[in-house]
Amino acid sequence: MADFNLTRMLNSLQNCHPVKKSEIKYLLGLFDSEDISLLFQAARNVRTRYFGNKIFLYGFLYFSTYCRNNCNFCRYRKSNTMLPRYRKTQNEILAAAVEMADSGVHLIDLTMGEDPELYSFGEAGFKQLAGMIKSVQKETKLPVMISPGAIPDSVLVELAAAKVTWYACYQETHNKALYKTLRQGQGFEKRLAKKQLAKRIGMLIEEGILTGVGETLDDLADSIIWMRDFCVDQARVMTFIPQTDTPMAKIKPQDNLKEQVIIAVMRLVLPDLLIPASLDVDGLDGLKARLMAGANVVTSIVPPQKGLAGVASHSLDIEESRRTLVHVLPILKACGLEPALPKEYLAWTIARKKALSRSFVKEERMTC
Ligand code: SAM
Ligand code: MD0
Ligand code: SF4
Repeated sequence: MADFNLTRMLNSLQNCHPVKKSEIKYLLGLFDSEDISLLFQAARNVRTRYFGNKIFLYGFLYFSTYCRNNCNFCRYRKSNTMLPRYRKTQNEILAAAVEMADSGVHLIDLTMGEDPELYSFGEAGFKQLAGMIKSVQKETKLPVMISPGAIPDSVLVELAAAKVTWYACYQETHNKALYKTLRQGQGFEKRLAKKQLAKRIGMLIEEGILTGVGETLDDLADSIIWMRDFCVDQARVMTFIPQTDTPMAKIKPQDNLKEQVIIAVMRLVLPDLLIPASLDVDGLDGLKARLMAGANVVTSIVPPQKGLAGVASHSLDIEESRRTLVHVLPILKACGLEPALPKEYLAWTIARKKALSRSFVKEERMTC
């Protein structure tokens, strides 16, 4: 392995110098606690340069937990018959979205399994879905992220035309062989193509990877480089939580330091992107560490007493009302951070879209 100097490398990254894959791998492999503290400090410095002390807040609404797919890591895979599932009505969805909006979140993330009922109704099902999403935009007056899986192209086009801001669709890994063991039966290229289309029609894109699923440092570095080259707008990593009654139930859980290291490296390589600290892995108790590693969005804020679930940690902290701003805001404060104003979040998304459309036009000209 080449002889790396950590301080020099962190300085170089903080000064926006280009980074090599071998350097990304070196940073991802840090294990000494002093080295990791330096890494986190550098990541926080970069976050401050791009975002000051402002943090964005995302409400999460998992409105249908039915799914036609069989992802090996997911509790909601089709073959898992051991759990209760739900499909919320439009009125229930609107009520939960409005409650979250009133509590002060900056965005509503509308997530679903690839619900077979929706697919069985064909066009009519998707018309209803699009109608619901538009109502959430109208009633909350907030930007919306959709996390619906690999929906038909025509539906993506309709949602982009309706000014839905974000499309979240996580590859989990960019190693095709590993992908096959995770998202069994779902085409790697098909999932990528959905993101390509969404980007082309003007949506912001969130990409995500899992850690603790057998990936190597090389895989992680490839994913981060992929995110940079694709110009994703939000980049996420989540630690895999083994789910009972699924094929990956017996995998030994990974400690959560690795996720923090990945967050910090993402911050250094993708300095101006949004990087989530999800409440869905370790709940509220895991928030501070993720923020201290350089994350700048708190995701998976969920209203209690509405029968709503998380994904990785399906019930942790939800009914105890700990995934709410009342509990999140003091943690931001303890980290020297504060919530952005809604208009600051909106301004970020608008500026990002403008910058992307300028670079898209430039690219088109260059290929003429
Ligand atoms: N069904 C849609 C899809 O798969 O794109 C939307 C749900 S997606 C937002 C759920 C994401 O949560 C997965 O892509 C994965 O990254 C994460 N996830 C699911 N199960 C998990 C688990 N057991 N541990 C950690 N993350 C998990
Ligand atoms: C989260 N539970 O933010 C949510 C979910 C989907 N866009 C996000 C994985 O952690
Ligand atoms: Fe379905 Fe999404 Fe879970 Fe895969 S990750 S089984 S697509 S809900």
